Amino acid sequence: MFDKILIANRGEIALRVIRACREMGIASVAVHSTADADAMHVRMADESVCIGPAPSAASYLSMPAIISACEITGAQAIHPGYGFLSENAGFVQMLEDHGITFIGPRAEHIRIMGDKITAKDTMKALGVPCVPGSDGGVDDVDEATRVAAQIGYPVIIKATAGGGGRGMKVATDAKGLEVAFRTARAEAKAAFGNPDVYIEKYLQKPRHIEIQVFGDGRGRAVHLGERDCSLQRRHQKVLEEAPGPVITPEQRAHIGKVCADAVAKIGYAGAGTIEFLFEDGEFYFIEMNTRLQVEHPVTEAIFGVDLVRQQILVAAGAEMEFRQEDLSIRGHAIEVRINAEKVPGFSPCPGRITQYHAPGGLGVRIDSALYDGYSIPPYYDSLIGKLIVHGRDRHEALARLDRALGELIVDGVDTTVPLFRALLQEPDIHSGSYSIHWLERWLDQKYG
Ligand code: MV4
Repeated sequence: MFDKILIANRGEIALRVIRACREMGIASVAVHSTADADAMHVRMADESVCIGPAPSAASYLSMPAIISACEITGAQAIHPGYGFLSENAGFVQMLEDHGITFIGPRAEHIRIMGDKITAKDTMKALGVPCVPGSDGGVDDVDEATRVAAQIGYPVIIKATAGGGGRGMKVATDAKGLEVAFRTARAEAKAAFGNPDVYIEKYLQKPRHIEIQVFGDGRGRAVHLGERDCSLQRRHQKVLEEAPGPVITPEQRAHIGKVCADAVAKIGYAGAGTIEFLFEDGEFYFIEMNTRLQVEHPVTEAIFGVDLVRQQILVAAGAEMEFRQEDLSIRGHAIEVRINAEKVPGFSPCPGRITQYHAPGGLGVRIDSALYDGYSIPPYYDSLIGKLIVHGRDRHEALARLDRALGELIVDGVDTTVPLFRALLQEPDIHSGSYSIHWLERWLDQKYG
């Protein structure tokens, strides 16, 4: 096992990893920018190293600075958290050259899943159900038109270098397709330096269901069910829950096994998330994320497992602590993302926290790096905390969420807390009847 791990991240996820390290008797090293000298992750870690100025490009994304910090402190492994360098295959390769262990999958798997056409080809070959569409990329308008005529309109054109909603265009007929195809290619080339695009049938009212998988890197893998992350705004998740309110145990067992078998076959190591659109009882693969996700705590709550601990074990060459037959679901969990943003415009709202009080009690978890008097810097993501509630069933989880939100105090900046109080007044939220478009429509209606 490692003696010391460096956490190449900040905020709540850095705390999450430091906590797992401490429970495992592993020393932790925080890295920080000059803007984060007073941040909670620096205080909570055993050691810290300043790695550069405020802009991420010069600090949290600086590979030489982070590798130097590793060498100075003698850390043997790096946990990347999410975002920043977590899905950078070049970084993983560079660590290998320096004899530092990356706590995550191999560079090869990050690279495959980072290119969406290769990811889809790979998953299709592994037996994972995909959205009907082009076989690989589409090079010209004629080919695009042929594929679209075959699968039927509406279709969506996606950039292979995109993902997470960047570089997509919908076309409802052949005329619109020509414009959509040319704009998608031009935008992909400008944004990602890669013009390659592919086509899929456009699903009109799907849910976003993602399957948590975990591999040992030696051909064994498990799944930990699904999360429903359909409540999004501009491709930013707002609320996530597990299990999915409309997924049956049979559907879960089936798609879960397909996903676990697929990642086992490629020898995938560590935590991964396979994203699907779910419509009319069918799953359609869209993307795979090769990192620990923001919303992993809802899965941890219902399965009673520590995913970060498993990541560290597997990276150190040990076995994960469970097999598929050891894993079962208890109750229901919901996470809300508390962002320093002003609703309804969602403009970032950095500034000083004048008062902070975290809720507690049965079934309540707060992952946050906030403290009284902390100043949220303007340079980074606006996520300042996650409230995760766990109940015996969905009804209890929703009541607990309302209760916990009532106890939470974050003063000094605007946050998304009032949004969640308002959402809890909505019958569709209580019945679980929402697709990926529900939240934006609701915001339009309410605040228009
Ligand atoms: C789609 C789709 C409909 N049909 N693909 C957006 C993010 C990226 N991961 C995939 N996305 C979509 N792909 C087909 N074939 C609709 C979306 C989409 C979406 C997906 C998940 C969650 C929220 C979304 C909001 C708008 C569009």
